Amino acid sequence: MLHPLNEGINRSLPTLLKTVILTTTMGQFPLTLSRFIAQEQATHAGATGELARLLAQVGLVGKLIAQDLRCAGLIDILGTTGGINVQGETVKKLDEIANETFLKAFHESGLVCAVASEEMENPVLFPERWPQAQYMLLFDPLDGSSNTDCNMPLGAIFSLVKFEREDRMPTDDDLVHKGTEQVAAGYLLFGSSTMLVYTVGQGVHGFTLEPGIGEYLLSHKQIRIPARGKVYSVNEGNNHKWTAGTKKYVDDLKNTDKARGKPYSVRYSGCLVADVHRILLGGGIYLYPGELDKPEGKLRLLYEANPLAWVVEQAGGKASTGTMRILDVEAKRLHQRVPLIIGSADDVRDAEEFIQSRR
Ligand code: FBP
Repeated sequence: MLHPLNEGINRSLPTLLKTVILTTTMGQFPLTLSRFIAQEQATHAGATGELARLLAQVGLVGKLIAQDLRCAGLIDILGTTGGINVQGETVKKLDEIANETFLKAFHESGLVCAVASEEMENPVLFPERWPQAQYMLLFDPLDGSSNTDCNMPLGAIFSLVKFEREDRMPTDDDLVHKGTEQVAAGYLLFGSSTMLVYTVGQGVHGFTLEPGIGEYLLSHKQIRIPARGKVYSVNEGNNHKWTAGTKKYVDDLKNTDKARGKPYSVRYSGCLVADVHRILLGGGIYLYPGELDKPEGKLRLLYEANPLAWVVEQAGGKASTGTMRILDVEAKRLHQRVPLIIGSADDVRDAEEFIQSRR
């Protein structure tokens, strides 16, 4: 829910003046990310403030990547590196830059003892940080890579889990965990504005970066996803690869059925984060389903599906493989893939019924 006063502010006014007006008219200073988290943490006995610092570090990474993206076409960081990553995908220069930014920022934080990324075959362990550092970070440094060179929306996805063992250092396998073990998760959206959206298990909040003051300000508190939407997000070009159930479900969305709000409109940006963000605010469903020759689909469980599933569930939505809850999927490999059906609870339930041939 946007603060009603935002609409009234004269667009041409300098940003800082806008903020001052916001302050005086909102009756309180706009809530910064760090202030909001501190307030939230104060209500939880035993909170150490470490999660607050970790989320602030995600925010810092967001500012640095946003800065690169804003002038990407001017500073020779478009195009590819010529390398192929562990996913078998061509590596974009921006993928590498974003990956390095996360690595440096979280090594610097002193709060994580291990990290794993979509862009790196193996995790990176920080032995010098253990055992003080009790967190491990998994991330997709730049989501929507096919959008990098055409100024389309991009994102980054993060998932934090705890490593509290004092008897030994973390190993690569310790990063492979079920979605229900996450302690914080969320994403950065690099759209017309830069946003940080996260959950620590007490609902979902969205912050918008105010570039004039370089602060994330609370713009979407306690986001609730509508039970049903009017949009669906899927790469229809893959239709021939889908199971009969998936085809039947997507076809049903295109039927004229006013009573059930159909047909739905298709919205597919090529960026999972952007499509899920739209659905989080307005309802609907995103699908990257299993395929006949690739039943596990394309998206990665640990640093794409799990964090977004927790965010959407915390907002009242649902995330499924088509046959089971994403957060209950047994994690076996770091770069494990999983079909992802995510969004409004009623829409995901419908999809599951078709995919399981119950409709
Ligand atoms: P990346 O993290 O490598 O970008 O892959 C994920 C993704 O780009 C999603 O953001 C997007 O929804 C999907 O893959 C697009 O895949 P396709 O081009 O096969 O539709």
